Amino acid sequence: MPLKSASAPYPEFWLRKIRSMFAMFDHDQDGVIHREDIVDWCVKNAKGRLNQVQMEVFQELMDEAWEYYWAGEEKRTEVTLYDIADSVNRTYQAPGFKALQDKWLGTCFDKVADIDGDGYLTLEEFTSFLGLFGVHPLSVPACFEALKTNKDDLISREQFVQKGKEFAYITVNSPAKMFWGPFIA
Ligand SMILES: [Ca+2]
Ligand SMILES: [Ca+2]
Repeated sequence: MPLKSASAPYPEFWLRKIRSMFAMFDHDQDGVIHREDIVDWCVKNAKGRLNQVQMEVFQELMDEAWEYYWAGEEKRTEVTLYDIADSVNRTYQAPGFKALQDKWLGTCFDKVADIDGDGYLTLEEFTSFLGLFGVHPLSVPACFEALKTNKDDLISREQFVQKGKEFAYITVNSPAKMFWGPFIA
């Protein structure tokens, strides 16, 4: 990234990644995502999985993700695949974006994903984290394998934040495609 001039198509592999993420939230598969498909669905799904403090942070993170990416400057109420592709592409070119992404992913890691607070994710912690978004536990080991880069069978905070960013900006096939669960597009 940046990927695209006004007339050129998005790189195919990159668009498939975005499509893979889009499919996670398009629960009724009609090609459109609404706020409730992401914010309400995930928050409801997180109940009983997160404690009260984590829930409050998670709600804020989901609200922020909706406002910034999905609704975006256009304040969309319905989002198609191409809307979110444009939004991710645009935000990656915006000044200050990297810092914002570091903060969002870092908060995800510190306050939600890293349950025991040791600075690393085990397979179990990563399974719980992706479970918040509806990813089935059986899908997670392959993702975990792809994302962990050190030999100790853990995902460090640095790796987590880095792979989360790479999911959105690397245009070719890379392990980061597994950040949000199985690559299905
Ligand atoms: Ca839908
Ligand atoms: Ca941990």
